Amino acid sequence: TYETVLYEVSGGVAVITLNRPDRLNGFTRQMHADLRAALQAAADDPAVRTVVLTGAGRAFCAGQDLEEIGQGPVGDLVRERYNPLILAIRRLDKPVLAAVNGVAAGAGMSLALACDLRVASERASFTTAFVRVGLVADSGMSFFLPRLVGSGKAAELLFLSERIDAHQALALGLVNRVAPEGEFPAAWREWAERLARGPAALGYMKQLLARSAHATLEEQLEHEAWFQGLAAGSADGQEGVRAFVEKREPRFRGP
Ligand code: T3D
Repeated sequence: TYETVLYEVSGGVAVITLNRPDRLNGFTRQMHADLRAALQAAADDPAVRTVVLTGAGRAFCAGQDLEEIGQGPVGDLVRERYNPLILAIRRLDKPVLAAVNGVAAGAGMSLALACDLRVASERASFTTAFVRVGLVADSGMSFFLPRLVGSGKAAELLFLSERIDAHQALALGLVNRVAPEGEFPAAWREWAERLARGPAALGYMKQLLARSAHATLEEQLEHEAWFQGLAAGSADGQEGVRAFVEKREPRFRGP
């Protein structure tokens, strides 16, 4: 058990809930430690095939808790707390889905962007927030935002920091799916459970997509050949092909 996050595993899905609702789930030193530990637990547990990040109460995450700031150089705080968190999500060999239940601001929005997929409640909203408090984007936002929405829109969202709602976020490609408040838990759980039943190839696919950010076409074709070799040679790859030939549903066991 953790002080500031809830951790629950069922049906192959680990749900990590940021749990400082009275502070809009803002990041403190403790919440960083708890979230990192929960992500590590999900990475280490072979029964976990997909991870969901969500927030308790009306917010997803309001970013850095601005009342806990100024305890040392901010550059170091970003290096020591936020950067390893973002890398832990990207290096996790399982799909990570953000279930964005409410407002996501600053590094809280960055956290959602670092996930593989985003399902938003109609109640969700997004604001980059950084310039409003005189800061630059961090926690990977300057990396992921232009890749998701294009450089022009990213500059607008970062420079003007307007708050956009879930439908605007969907139109921009910032989220994958929007569900009405009442259907939201079922919507993200349905996707999470589908991913949890998926093959080991999902982990390879994640690594493949990450490589495409920097690769030439020639390099990326080689990455595809490499990971395809791994996927085809895996038990799940063999089961997938066998199930197709036998005209039945595959039973994937994951990595
Ligand atoms: O410097 C470093 O540490 C480097 C790292 C930086 C990473 C970052 O994330 S920087 C960006 C930090 N986040 C923000 O600037 C967001 C600040 N919050 C907001 O813009 C708004 O609160 C929201 C857009 C998130 C929500 O707006 P709204 O109108 O729904 O709620 P509210 O009334 O503004 O907030 C409710 C309460 O939460 C309020 O307190 P009160 O008045 O009830 O006592 C508000 O002050 C508090 N709150 C919201 N966000 C934060 C916060 N308190 C501390 N830190 C917060 N980030």
